Amino acid sequence: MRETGCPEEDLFSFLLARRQEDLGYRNILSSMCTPPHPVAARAHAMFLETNLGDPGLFPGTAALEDLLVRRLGALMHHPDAGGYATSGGTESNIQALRIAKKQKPVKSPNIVVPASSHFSFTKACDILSLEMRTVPLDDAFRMDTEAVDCLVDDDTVALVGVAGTTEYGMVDPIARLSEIALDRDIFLHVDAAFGGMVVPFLDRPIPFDFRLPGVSSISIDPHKMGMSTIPAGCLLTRNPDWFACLNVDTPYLTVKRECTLAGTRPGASVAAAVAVLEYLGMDGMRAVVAGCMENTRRLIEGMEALGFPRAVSPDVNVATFSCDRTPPGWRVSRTRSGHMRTVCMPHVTRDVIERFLVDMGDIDA
Ligand code: 0PR
Repeated sequence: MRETGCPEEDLFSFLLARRQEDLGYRNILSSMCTPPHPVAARAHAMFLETNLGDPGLFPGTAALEDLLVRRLGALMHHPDAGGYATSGGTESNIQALRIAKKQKPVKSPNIVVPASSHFSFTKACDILSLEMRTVPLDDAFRMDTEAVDCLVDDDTVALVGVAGTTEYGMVDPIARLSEIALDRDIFLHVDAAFGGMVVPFLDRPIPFDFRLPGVSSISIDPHKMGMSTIPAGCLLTRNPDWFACLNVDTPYLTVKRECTLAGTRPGASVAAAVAVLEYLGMDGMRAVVAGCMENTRRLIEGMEALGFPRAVSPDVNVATFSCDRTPPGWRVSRTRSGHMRTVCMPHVTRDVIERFLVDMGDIDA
């Protein structure tokens, strides 16, 4: 640290210079985050110093966390789901697997995940000493459920399906996974970190949530399509009592036990997440999602007209292409199999898509 502090103006011109090195979302088609909705930013500022790690000091903020869980539970067709606000999909996935592992004490626990699962499962398996068994995908990049049965055994503590895969935007056949989970009495975790705030608002929603009786838990992230501030995730469980197995004693806090992974936890991004849900309502979210899906279709149509075929027709607003070039000034990403990957987030407006297509068309010119 400096021996003596620096003047505020100098400090902020230094910070501004660093901030200006950031890309801004204007030409970013590779991100599952988006600038927060204005009501999220306003709510975040109001709750800046709140700490959900000691909820007795912030009962109002804690009530907002309960409201978030109730709202997202209802969206997932289970208003009485258990849950808490996590830092995002990674923490939700780790915590879901902790619960699953504790529910089934076996000698060499394993989990069965689709090859498309997010890398947070690799971290979770490392932390929890779980063997990760990977199920191949079908031609449409969805988990091939035919292959699940021979990978599941007595030591399988959890089966995982993804609703809205990170790379291709596909929803796994969760209804089939639910049947397998019930048949074989296995905990089924659905990673809907991305798709959880998309699929319920589609014209034709694909079943993936607690309406399927085998689904045990769901990850859903307000800081992705929920347009909240970062960090805002949520882990939901069918039975609220399941969190008890994670409790540790916290004798000197205002609550005497806690089941969360983090200790100190932001209330600001939770208030922001609630703000967006309340402000937009179902109608508002349907409109946002309809716009993103329409832009996804337009991008696919435009890219195909330029001679770059889609890798697959996505279930959510992720579009992937056989195309190894990137127009200058744009950010796209690449999947593990080398497809160009784009995410049509709310900041990727029709106008952005049209500019991107013009620049794509100019590449060879
Ligand atoms: N599950 C799924 C299906 C995800 O897509 C992600 C993240 C996670 C879990 C983990 O969530 P957290 O990152 O909140 O812990 N998906 C994005 C990805 O890995 C995250 C992201 C967002 C990365 C914006 C880059 C970026 O610019 O691509």
